[in-house]
Amino acid sequence: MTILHHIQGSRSHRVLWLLEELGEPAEIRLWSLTDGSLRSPEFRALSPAGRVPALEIDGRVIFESGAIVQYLTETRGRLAPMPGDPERGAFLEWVHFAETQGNILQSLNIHHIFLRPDTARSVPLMRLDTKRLEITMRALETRLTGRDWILGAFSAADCMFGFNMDAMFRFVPRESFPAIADWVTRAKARPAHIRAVERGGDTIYTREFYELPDG
Ligand SMILES: N[C@@H](CCC(=O)N[C@@H](CS)C(=O)NCC(=O)O)C(=O)O
Repeated sequence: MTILHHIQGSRSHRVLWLLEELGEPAEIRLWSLTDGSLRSPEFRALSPAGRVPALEIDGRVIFESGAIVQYLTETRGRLAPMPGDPERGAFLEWVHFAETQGNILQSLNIHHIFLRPDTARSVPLMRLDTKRLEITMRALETRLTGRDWILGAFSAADCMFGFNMDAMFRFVPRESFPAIADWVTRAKARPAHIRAVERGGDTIYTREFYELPDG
């Protein structure tokens, strides 16, 4: 049985959405970001850095969401241009670009949501990461202008943004990014995305928008 190690609203949402798109039956095992369980030997045996996602599949465990997305598309032969296809390079670029952006979003999540007390936060770093996020969003906006999906047709590269989609507009206003906003609306309306949210949980955010603090 395929088992996805998952936390609501985390990068494992990327994999859950892709599993649903592929129609791949999978059990979900839930973990917590805050109870210390990701540091347990049991979880570290699945994912050595203590991070989700990890996927038990085909008699092995894979960690790193980008690797899982590549593995699933290659072994199932669907939702990605395969090696040799002229679109393969673009597919790989955007899969890995999603994680570049994901790292910035993670830092903003930590600063805006998880770090307490507020004085533990670095406001200069929050400003820098907000700017860096905007730069990645400008690139994504350009890519999506005139395209419904990242490669034109829907692919696993879109699923790779599953964690990012809910996060981007919490830190950067949507007004300057109409192509991203339309793409997010289209993505969230997909039956597989709706099923993934029903099974794995929705947003972790309690505010529509997180302003940069003064300072
Ligand atoms: N590059 C990794 C990053 C995974 C990652 O950092 N996951 C976060 C959740 S979004 C996590 O498990 N964090 C736990 C921690 O940092 O302790 C991937 O894409 O799978």
